Amino acid sequence: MGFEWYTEFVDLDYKPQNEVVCTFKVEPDGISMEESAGRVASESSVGTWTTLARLPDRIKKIMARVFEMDEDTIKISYPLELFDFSIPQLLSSVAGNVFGMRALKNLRLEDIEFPKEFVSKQKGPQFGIEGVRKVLKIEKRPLTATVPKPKVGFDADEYAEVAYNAWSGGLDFVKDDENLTDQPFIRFEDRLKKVMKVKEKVEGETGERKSYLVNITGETNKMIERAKLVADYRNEYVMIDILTVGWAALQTLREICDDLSLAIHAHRAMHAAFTRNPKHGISLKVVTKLARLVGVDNMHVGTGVGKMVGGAKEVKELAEICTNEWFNIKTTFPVSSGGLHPGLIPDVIRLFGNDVIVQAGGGVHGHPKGTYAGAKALRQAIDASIENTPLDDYAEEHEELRLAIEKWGFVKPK
Ligand code: CAP
Ligand code: MG
Repeated sequence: MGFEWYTEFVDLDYKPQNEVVCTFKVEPDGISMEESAGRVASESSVGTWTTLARLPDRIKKIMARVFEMDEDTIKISYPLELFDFSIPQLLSSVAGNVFGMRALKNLRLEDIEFPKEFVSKQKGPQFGIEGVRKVLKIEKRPLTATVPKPKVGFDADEYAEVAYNAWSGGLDFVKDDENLTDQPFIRFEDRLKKVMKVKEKVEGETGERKSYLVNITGETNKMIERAKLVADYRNEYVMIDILTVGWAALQTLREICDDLSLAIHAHRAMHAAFTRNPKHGISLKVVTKLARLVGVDNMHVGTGVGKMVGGAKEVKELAEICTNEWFNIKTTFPVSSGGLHPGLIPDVIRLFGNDVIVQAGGGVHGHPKGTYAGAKALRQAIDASIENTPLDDYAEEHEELRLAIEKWGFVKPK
């Protein structure tokens, strides 16, 4: 129409240089693909619905351009001058208004590719896989974690006892659940103090390093206060629900954790609100890339076999986003969690190899003989998997594993 200029944002001969490139899946609502693509590029960079009375000359230089387009996918390049290099502002641009445009039935941001200049301005992980292995003194094997279950409900003494049994049974991390922070029956500092006490006890008894993924999620200033407390108690990690706290808070805590030498365990609770629909929203690929750029040391990526959505192909791709070479950015430890139990560990190790943190909550604390035996069974399943021994054979000599397989077999829970 006479008052629109969307198609000026489409130039299929354009060759991006040193720009941010976004891949979108687009489903137009009654308009052409070119009109739709132009709308996305315009609304996510400099334009609006109508031509304007005044346009500074620099618009030509900074406007986004659709440079690739097929029947359902477009690629848009964004000059770096559009960004302040913070994650919130990046998303306000490329993942902001565009999802609400009436002219599109669906829109999904599938991927963001960053030029070196953007990546080099990000902190990335403080420790990375290598650094985490050094802290825990575990050179090669997969790391193990457990979330005490029920998610919330124990008091601090009961929780510390569960932690003691899990660590004594051979697990490396005890992790708070995503909604366990500071409840009337289990105050944050009381839990931290008591868990750190048993951590020290178990390290003395086993000679192994253990760590506590303590959930500091909350309002930003409260998270800073909790992170300082965690450092005072000389723990190595904090855990943050990165999507419910938001990218700005995560970037702030990444700075704080740098000063406090604290590693960050990233939980992605709430992601499925916008990642799950294959036609509309933002992919986990984008979420995982951003988490590594900001600088989380551990990141949940799924299991491919457990209770959460996400097939083996997607999970493997997310793990590779965590571990691939990426300019100056350290690696992030992929975390496989969600409905896991000993019977599924061989599948997980086949999918991830050794650079994975295997988390089982119900799959440890639901063991017929309780947490200590459940921890031993999980370690036994890991040990069997890395030496390629079938679980049933390994279980003949390992009672805890045999009982776990007797209860859960090889079921893939939903
Ligand atoms: C797993 C878990 C984790 C999920 C999160 C839970 O417990 O603690 O939050 O793994 O999903 O609350 O469900 P179980 P994802 O081991 O008992 O299943 O890792 O896909 O982000
Ligand atoms: Mg959980």
